[in-house]
Amino acid sequence: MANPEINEIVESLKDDIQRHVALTLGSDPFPPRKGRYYLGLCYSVRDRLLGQWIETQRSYYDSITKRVYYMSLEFLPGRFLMNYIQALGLEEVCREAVRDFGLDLDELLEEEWNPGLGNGGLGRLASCYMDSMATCKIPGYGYGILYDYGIFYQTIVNGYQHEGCDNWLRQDSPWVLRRGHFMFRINFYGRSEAYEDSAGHERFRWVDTESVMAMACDIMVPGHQNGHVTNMRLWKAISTRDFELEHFNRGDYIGAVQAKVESENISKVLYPNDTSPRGKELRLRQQYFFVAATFQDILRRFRKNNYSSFDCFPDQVAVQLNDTHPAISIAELMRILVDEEALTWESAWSICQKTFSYTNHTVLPEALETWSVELIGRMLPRHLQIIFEINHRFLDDVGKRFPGRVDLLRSLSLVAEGDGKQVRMAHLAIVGSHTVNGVAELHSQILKTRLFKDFNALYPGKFTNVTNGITPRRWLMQANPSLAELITSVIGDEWIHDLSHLSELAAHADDPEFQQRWQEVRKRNKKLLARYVLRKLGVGINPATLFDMHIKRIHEYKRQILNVLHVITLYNRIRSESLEHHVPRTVFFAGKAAPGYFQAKLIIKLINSVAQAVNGDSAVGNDLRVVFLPNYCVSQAEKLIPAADLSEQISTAGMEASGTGNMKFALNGALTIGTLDGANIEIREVVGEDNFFLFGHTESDVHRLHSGGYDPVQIYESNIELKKALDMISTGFFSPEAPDLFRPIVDSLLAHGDYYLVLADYAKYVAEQGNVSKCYEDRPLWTRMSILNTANMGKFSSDRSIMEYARNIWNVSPLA
Ligand code: Z2T
Repeated sequence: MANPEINEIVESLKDDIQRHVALTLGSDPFPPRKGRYYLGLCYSVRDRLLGQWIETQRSYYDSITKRVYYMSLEFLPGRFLMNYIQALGLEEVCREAVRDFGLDLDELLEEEWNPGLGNGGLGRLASCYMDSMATCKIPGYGYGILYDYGIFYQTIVNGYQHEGCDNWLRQDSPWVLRRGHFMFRINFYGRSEAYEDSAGHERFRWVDTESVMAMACDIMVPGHQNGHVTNMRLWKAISTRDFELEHFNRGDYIGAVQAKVESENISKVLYPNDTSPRGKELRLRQQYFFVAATFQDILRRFRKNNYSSFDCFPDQVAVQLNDTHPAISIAELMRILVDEEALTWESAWSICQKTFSYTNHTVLPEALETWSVELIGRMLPRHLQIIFEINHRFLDDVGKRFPGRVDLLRSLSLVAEGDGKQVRMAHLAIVGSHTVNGVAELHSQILKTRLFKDFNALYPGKFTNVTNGITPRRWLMQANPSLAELITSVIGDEWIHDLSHLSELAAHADDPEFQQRWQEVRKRNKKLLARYVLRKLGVGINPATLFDMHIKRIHEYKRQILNVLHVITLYNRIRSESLEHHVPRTVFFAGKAAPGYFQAKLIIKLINSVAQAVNGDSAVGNDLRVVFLPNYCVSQAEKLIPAADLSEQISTAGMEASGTGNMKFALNGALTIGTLDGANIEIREVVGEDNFFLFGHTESDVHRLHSGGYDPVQIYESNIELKKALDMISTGFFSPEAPDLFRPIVDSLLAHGDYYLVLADYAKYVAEQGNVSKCYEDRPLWTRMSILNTANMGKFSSDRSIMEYARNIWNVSPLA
């Protein structure tokens, strides 16, 4: 590097790295070793952000501004190191510094473990939103739980998913700042006791509780080169000292330690179910632990500003509930205001409704959270009382407005009757919030017209939409440096903080020279991925083939099975030589199945069995390859997405609330084959229908078919290729050692009604895949389509989403 100033920066970074290796880690800096120098670099980068972080947090206090609390049980931030380096604008400096030690920055980055504190889209969305809050300077915080074990580590053994522990904190993370002195007491169990206060009013207090402490652990989330660093506060459970007294007095030392250890289990592990919650006691304990700790922190900050009255609480605090997982917040804030602060019910309730807003992420009925009255009553007795009181007043009000409508009362009630009463958390979240939003236009429409139709009639204007977004910093600048550089060389780098600038690329879509550079970048990314696959799986793939990717959680509604049926159909056509001109494809799958989800796990086994048959068949050769990449995670997505030609977004219409992977692919120039579902609809709208491969029944078709008359068996009987593919699966072609192995999959399609309408969409899907192949052969056409996808994705920046939340829901503005 010629610039002497940069030289100085490199030299001082090098000094810092070696100082940290020696004085923070206590290691010999010579000879430079990768693992140690990686950590030395982490601490040196961290040092350079801490000042900005402290400064940002101080500026909130000084300006007494309204702050947003983004409450989420899940976050999937991905690796931090490169994110921090780029936020500081230090990439070249870091490359140079570690190169001088004989090390390679890209290799050091691979040393970092992924914090897997989430299941999928919901957790990743929370992290994109943190990035955008920091970059847009929206004052606020992320709040969550510091799980010791994140989402399980997936390996594939004999084609089956195996789950391993993800002990991501085994080696202390340099990014997690533990605030050992900063703890709140959290209560559970016990009972609610009535008493009379000095004015003679009946009040309640929660007594005879058990407790655990919540310790604050902080992670920095920097904005992009703007000096703003947002805080993400994750709580860790630490035992109280109560047990000691209790047990030690009885001389029971081991008993005391055991009780302490058990109480710390609260933050031990993330529940690995994405869309189907399980009514497990520990999970409710996690939710309340998180909520109670966060509200003590919120109130601590509120009190610090010496407000005379709680009436201004909603002018200081906006709380966003990321799905219903933190919805017990509503009862908790009521308990604090009524029991501890002695507000009247009416004023407390009005404060609540002005404070909370709730984002719904799914309409799948099995995914709507409920907790048994028995469990809440036992663990959180006072909260159950409060929920009953909220429900009582709410139903009273409904009864007055709609006399005689018992049906309405039953459908709106926070408590579902039946054997074992259940509290419906979504209903609690709706009545306790001022705004409820869905995550894409179609999804928000379904909330208003189907799922929460009666609520929408009751509260006109409460329901709204905020279409999801993704951060262009991670999903273009960081994940796809070659494409980012090409884009910047043509339109400048404004797109990094204002993604709408990408539209300037459209003018170059047909320019042969630009097209060629575009293709070169894509080819380079595909080669890099091929090398990764060879290294990880020992499977050779050809970068000249069409890279077709289906990567997301494994779930029946996402229809990986539809993709598999297409693969088998191609396979049969190749074998029977009935393909006139075949476009060689590599079909990638990746994703985790919930450990208790039998069908999803069987689908993984089927994909691997089909892969084995296809890849091992010499008649197929290069024309078709199937790859299942184990342990899908943020870092793997960053490697896969920039290399994709085709993005599979093929959920049953109406079932994928939004999808965000769909956005990441299109932003990186992949074309989408997809249904009219979730955000696909809006992506197609902006990229243009000519640049999107559409197929399948619409949401209203699905609704109609579900109302009766759908006959999958008839479709099976009348489609020769489909019948052949299904028969191969059900008769053991892919599992000769166990011919019945995949029967449950075929049964779900033929015997049990094909709820996800796989057969209904098969013919159109296969036909549209033919269209994909045809377009792929026309290089200039495909390249033009690819460029136009990237060029038109400006809308899907999470900066746009965050600014909509800020303006329309939180009523906060960016700091100056
Ligand atoms: C999740 O990732 C999503 C919804 C959930 O409903 C739970 C989880 Cl863990 C309770 C996903 C949606 O399936 C997806 O369509 C959406 O894009 C994403 O949330 C973010 O909104």
